[in-house]
Amino acid sequence: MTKETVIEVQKQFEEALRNARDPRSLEEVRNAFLGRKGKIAGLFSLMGEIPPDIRKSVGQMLNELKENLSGQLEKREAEVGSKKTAGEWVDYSLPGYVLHKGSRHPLTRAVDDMLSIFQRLGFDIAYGPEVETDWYNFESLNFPPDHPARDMQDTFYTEGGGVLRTHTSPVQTRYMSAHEPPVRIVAPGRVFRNEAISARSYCLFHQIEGLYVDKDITFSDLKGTIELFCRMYYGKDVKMKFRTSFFPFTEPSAEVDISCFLCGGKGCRVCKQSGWLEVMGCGMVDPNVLKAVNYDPEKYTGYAFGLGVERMLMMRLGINDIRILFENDVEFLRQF
Ligand code: 2NL
Repeated sequence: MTKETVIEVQKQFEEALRNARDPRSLEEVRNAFLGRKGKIAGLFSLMGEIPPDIRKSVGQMLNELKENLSGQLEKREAEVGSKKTAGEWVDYSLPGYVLHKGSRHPLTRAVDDMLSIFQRLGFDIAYGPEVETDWYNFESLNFPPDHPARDMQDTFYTEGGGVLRTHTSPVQTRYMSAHEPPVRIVAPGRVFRNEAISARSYCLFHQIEGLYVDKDITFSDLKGTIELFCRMYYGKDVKMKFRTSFFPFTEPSAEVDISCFLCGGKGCRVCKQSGWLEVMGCGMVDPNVLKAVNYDPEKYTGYAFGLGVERMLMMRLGINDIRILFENDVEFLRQF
């Protein structure tokens, strides 16, 4: 290796540098000369063959060459751009952006899941208006004129004399007014109650009600259907009990408790140590309701049931504040 070698390399380098007009070819020049397997590294690897007496000065010469080339390269990079500044260069080793896919709201999912179970059991889905008349919301359902639910304290009224429906039962009395038996429907939807907002109650919630009217429908049909629904929604090992209750629109009436699906009945925070959860109300359609829609109660009987979607979902998720289902807090919603 002589001084001529160094000058020759420097010439080659300067020629290549002049021809490099974009960041990519500049990077190629850098690799060819200053890279790990480049020309400079090649010269350094010959140092072992240099006689000891001139090794130091040759080393110095090579170091100066390297400095010189780096300096020129940096200047040229400032002119044409480097891989760091050029848009066409992408660092594929950087972590990617996290893209959040949208998802259904947990309440929408709960309603969809429950509806598909009822569809498999033979129910049609019926919808109705959220602003109702007094007749469909109360009168047709056998509420006496002085029933407390009719109070302004408990129910929202519109200025035009409408009622924000307090349950989805009026969807079913509407349906019966328009169809002859047999009728087998579920009515999902939003319902409204004028209550103080708290962890347990909100002014708006979701209900699914079911109705089956035909000849010879009995309480056994009701029990069988509810039992199937609960097994399909909560799992096949769930235990159930019916407790007598009262509703204006059913006689007899019952409330349904299931064994707590979280602890299996041992007692936990979801079932408040009782081992049981109250999931819905039900009963045989009151003859007065059948009469109100011009069905002959001597000819037809029916069963009906109603469940609160938020309540069932809160138990399932182990949440103790209903408001989180209405706040649309993305940190909460992203979990689903
Ligand atoms: C509850 C109780 C219930 C019904 C709703 C109903 C509808 C018609 C006729 C008779 Cl058209 N009954 N619906 C029956 C029993 C109970 O809901 O606690 N829901 C959250």
